[in-house]
Amino acid sequence: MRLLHTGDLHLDSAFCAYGQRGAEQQREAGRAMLRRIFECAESEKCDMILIAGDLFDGRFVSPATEELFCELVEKTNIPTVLSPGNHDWYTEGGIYSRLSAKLSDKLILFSSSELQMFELDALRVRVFGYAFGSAVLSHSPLSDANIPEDNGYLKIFCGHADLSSPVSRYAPLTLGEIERCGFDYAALGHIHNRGEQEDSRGRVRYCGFCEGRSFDEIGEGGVWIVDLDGGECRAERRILAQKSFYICETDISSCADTNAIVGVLRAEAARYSDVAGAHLRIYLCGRASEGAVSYVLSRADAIAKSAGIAYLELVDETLPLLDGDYLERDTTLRGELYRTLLPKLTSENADERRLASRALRIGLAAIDGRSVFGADERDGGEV
Ligand SMILES: [Mn+2]
Repeated sequence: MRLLHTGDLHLDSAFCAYGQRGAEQQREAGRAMLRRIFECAESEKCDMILIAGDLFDGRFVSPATEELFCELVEKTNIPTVLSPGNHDWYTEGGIYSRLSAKLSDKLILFSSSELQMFELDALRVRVFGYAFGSAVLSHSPLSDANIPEDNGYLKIFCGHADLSSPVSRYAPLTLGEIERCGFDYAALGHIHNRGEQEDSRGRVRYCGFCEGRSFDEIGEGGVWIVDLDGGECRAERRILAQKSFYICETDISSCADTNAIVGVLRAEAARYSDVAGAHLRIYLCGRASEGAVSYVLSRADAIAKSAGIAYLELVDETLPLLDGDYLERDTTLRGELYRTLLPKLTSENADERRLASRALRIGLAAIDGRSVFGADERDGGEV
């Protein structure tokens, strides 16, 4: 028995930050990814596709996306299990009841917030799951679950759930509950960045993101291919992303001039040149002159191009002056600000250093009567 486990695709997101045309391109990229998922299920000869919620970003789905999903399920002809999540919750007459009517037995759809079970005799499998019926599902559908006696079929669970907190508003299941039910595999969705597996045996997993959508989703996205044979469970990641996000930090203190800084950043970016559609954010840290930094910031696109990556974002976290000694001895308010922040500027904690250097930049700009905004947010924010 071979499964493809995915979810959290959030198709048809608004992507407001991209503008109208950019947003449509992003939505098209989401549909292309859905195609790759079904192609992967076909080429990997999967017996079943499990979609653990948030397939769609909302309950209103564009005709193009709805048509494509129907076409793929029809054409692939692999039973597809769907557990609506907190973004795409189930409503009577909504997108999922429409899809269910169109796709009949090819789509195994959960529609109740209580645990449901479907039996697929041809595959000798029982699938368990539930649906969000609104944006919130504050009880655990497994807490008082009545699991029928074993009939020799595999028991697979597919659900959108939050294992991280017992008081979560998003189906707060516990690992203990899942294990008590004796599922051969539990396909979860909702938390995009969890680790490889939730339990010691690797039978409980989050699908993870299929393709990174911002700097909140780091690394190459994909799906799980899960083999259940003779009581064994093996899962392997298949990378399907054509776009990935990475973050790193580079100390430019020792760079003699702007050319050296550009060289260092190009080398850093080139490490990702083999990754499809690499988007990299580099935090510049250490000490550098403001002039050098602002020149380098203006070269981000050129550096990305020459390093062979799709996009580079540079975030200035440097200390604004080369000569800290001078500020240290400065008897004016500038020096006082520097000395007050110094323990944090040299802290072991990178976040603390970052915050302190930002405070220093803004503080010095304010004292000098320069634009506080210009001194700080020079980057354009997230993609
Ligand atoms: Mn969710």
